[in-house]
Order: sequence, then structure tokens, then C-alpha cells
Amino acid sequence: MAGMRNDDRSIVSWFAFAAAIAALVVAIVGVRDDGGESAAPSGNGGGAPPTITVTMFDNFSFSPTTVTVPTVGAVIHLVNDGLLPHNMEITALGLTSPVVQGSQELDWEIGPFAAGSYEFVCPQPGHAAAGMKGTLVVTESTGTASTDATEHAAATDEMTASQMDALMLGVAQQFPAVTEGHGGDVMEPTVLPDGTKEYVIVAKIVKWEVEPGKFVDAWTYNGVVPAPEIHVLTGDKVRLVLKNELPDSTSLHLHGVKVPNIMDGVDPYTEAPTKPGGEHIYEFVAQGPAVGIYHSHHNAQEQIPDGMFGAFTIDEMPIPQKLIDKGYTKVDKKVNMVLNDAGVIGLSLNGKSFPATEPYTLRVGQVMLVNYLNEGLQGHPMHLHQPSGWVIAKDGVPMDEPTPTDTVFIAPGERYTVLYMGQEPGVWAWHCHILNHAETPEGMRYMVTALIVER
Ligand SMILES: [Cu+2]
Repeated sequence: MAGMRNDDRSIVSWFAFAAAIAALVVAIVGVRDDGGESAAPSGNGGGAPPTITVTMFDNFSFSPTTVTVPTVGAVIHLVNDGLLPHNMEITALGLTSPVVQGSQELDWEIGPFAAGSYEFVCPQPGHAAAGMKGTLVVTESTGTASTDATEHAAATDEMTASQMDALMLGVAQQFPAVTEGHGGDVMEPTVLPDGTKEYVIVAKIVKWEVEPGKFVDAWTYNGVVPAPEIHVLTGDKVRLVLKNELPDSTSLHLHGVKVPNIMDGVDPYTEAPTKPGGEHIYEFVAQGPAVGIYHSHHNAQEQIPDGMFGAFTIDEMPIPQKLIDKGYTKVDKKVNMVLNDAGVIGLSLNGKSFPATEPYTLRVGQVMLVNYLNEGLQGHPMHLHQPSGWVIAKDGVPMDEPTPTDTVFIAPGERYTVLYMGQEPGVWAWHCHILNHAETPEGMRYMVTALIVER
């Protein structure tokens, strides 16, 4: 898998890519017409300042993170969704709002000001450093723009159809947005004198950029989300050295991988918790095939969604004869897609949220094998517009009879292995079909990527 990403991106130029995605967005949202129910921004016609809602959260974030206002100014309706005091400071303009106490809200009038782009932060001690910041875009035109409001209903009410279209286009054109960090690449083992493959797994907190500018304190293995993929072969002697650099204890469970009970990684039953600063060794002989996950089994409802998960695969999944007969003779590309929806990472594919998700490319006739692995707290129906696929394994067990799918529902903990063959060239949307996991009034978000099929 290493190096695949650069190859992928070189196949289409960035500009062509953005244009293709833009066309895709237009196609998706084309059903909404300008005479629809959207209201114009209040008072905008006469040049009066519009009201824009900005919500502040105790996870040190603003929503939306990009606020677009006209040069005439705006009323910022500040809502504190948390319990801590928060407020908003546009440092370069010398503007600071009153402090908003927990669960309170207030209106803050700002402007007029010159067109430009200005950072805003929460000036409460430590909040900006924790990532509580955003961008105020001042434009000559009117606007109430945002790129990631959670107050979607309110945002929709304040937008015209054209404004909504412009926002959606803006988000789409960012795809694939560049962010720091890339998870899930295959980890190389240290081979010990007796042939054992040793992997050192360091549990630690790092700043992880889920989407452009949104850094969270992710709980990781080896500093990336998802953790590096561990891929071994049947018969391999495997040794995992877990080093705990977290402030809490932890343990490492091998989900969907056959191991002796004592290696199951479930404290306090099969082992004592590995304390901060501690180390634990897991040893077993690989028995494949397997499409598994290694993840925390200690306060897992927080440690896993916060980032402590990675694929653990053994051997390659066999292609059923029925599909070989249909021309699926070999796998040209392998993709692990780890789903998440909670913790500091939130709704994401492989630790990233659209438009920062990774696009995939495939040539007509090539075959892509996708392992979907759900590490979230809810099920996700993953839908690839085209090509439709064939499920060839469930939880790492090969199926004699493949089943066709264009939407595969993956419950928490489940793994499905699906083969797709590139057929019709184009940019094909690929997303969770719980629609608010994929779409907002401001454009596509969260669990969305694309498959680009080329001749
Ligand atoms: Cu979903």
C-alpha cells in the first residue's frame, strides 16, 4: 500500500479533479431549484447586516469554522453549547465579543470592515491552543456562508439556493484537501533471529488533523489514525510489543484474529491492564485468512473512537470461482476503509473527514478489493455509486457464494470484503448513506470520498 497514494493522485491533475468533483456536486444537488423554500438572508437586500449563528463547544471547536460575512458587517449570534465559558476574538481586527457563559447565547454586532480573511479564536486561556479557531471571510457580496455548521436548519433558512450551491461547490473544490498525517499504511516488522515478526505499537496522544485546520487530540497507535496495517501470513510467528505512553491504562485486543485466550487482550480478565509507562507483549502464530482489527479493550468506548484502531490482516482473501469466471481474476488494488463516527475523530473514513478523505482511482477492467471495518458506535451503509460490488467475505471468512452489493451495511465491529471492477469512467461518489453522515446544507462532509474510474 505504501506509495499508492501518490500514484493515485498523479493519474488525474488536480484541476481536472476539482472540476470533475464540482460537476458531480452539481449533479447531486441539481434537484433543488432557485424558487425553493430557502429564505434570503435577513435584511441583506438593503445592505443591512445578516445574522449568523456560531456555536461554541467544550471540545474546543467553533461551528462553523469558516464564517463568511459582507463588508457591511454582521450580527454574530454566539451560542455556547458547552459548560465552560467561551467567546470569540478576531485578533487582527481588534474585536472581542463578550464572554458567553455555558448554555447561554448572545448577539454580537461586528463591522463594517475591509474585505479579507481573518482568523478568529476563543481567547479563553488554552482554548485557541487546543484548536478553537476559525476563519472569518469578509466579502464585498452579501453572504452567510459556512462550511461546517451543525446548525444546519438555521443555516438553510438563511441561505438562498444560489448561496447554498456556491458553498457546496466551494467544499467540493477543496477535495481532496491536504491535511497533516496519513494513517493505515502497512507497517514493516523487525524479523527476529527465529523468524518471528515483531511489531512495536506505541499508544500515545498526538494532534491529528481530521479535516483542514481541525486538529484534535487523537489517541493513537504509532501516531496515526487508523494505526498502521499489520499484514502477516499463515504460520508466521507474531510478536506485538505494546508500549503505553497514554495517561490511562490500556490493553490491546485482536478483533477477528485467532489467538490463545491469554493473548486476547481483555483486561482485567485475560491480563492486567497495561499501566501508563508500561509494556505488554502479545505472541501467537497467525492463522488465516483474517480481516481483523487491533484495538483497545480498555475504556474502549472512548479509546477506540478517539483513534486506537488499525487493520490486522492475514493472507489474501480468495476470489470465488464464480467471480473469476466473470473476469475478476486478480486484485489490482487493496483498500482498507475504517469507519468511525464518535470520539474526537468523529464521522470519518480512515481518520479523515471530507473534503480531507482520500480519493481512489481505478482503471476500467481493474479490480479493487475493499475491506470495510467499522470501529464506530453505529452502523453505516456504505454506498459506491458505481461500480456495484460483490461481497466475498464476512468478518474475514471467505464466502463460497458472493453476494452483489451497491450498499453494504457494516455494523460496529463487522468487516466486509467487497470486490469492485472499474467499468464506466467517471468520478463516482462513495459515501455512507445515512445522509447526515455525508451531506450538509453547506456541501458534502464527513463519510464521503470518491472512486475515479479511468480508461
Ligand atoms: Cu454513517
